[in-house]
Amino acid sequence: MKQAILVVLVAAAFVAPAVAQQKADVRPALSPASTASAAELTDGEVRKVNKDTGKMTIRHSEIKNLAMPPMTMVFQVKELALLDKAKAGDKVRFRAEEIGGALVVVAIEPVR
Ligand SMILES: [Cu+2]
Repeated sequence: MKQAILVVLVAAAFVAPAVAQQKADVRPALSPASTASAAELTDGEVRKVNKDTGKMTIRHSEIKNLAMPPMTMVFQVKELALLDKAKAGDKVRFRAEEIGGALVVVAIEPVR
């Protein structure tokens, strides 16, 4: 039962950005590179998960789709369930997008 819920959450996390990307593809791309990197995940390490504020702090490598250099920063999450997928100290691969001016984690998975 718990497994089934997890599968649904994982599916939701990956389907949503895919739909957003399809819409984005309708518009002319800024460059071939931005299109090619659209689905890429970024490597990082979780520093802190704050369930009270619904945010997580991640030390991340370069985020190509956001043109952001490596740093440690706070992200919002698209769904609170994402906060349960990784904990402080976990190495992760994640997808961050700019949504409404905020930087939001839309998918995250621990690296084992
Ligand atoms: Cu950053």
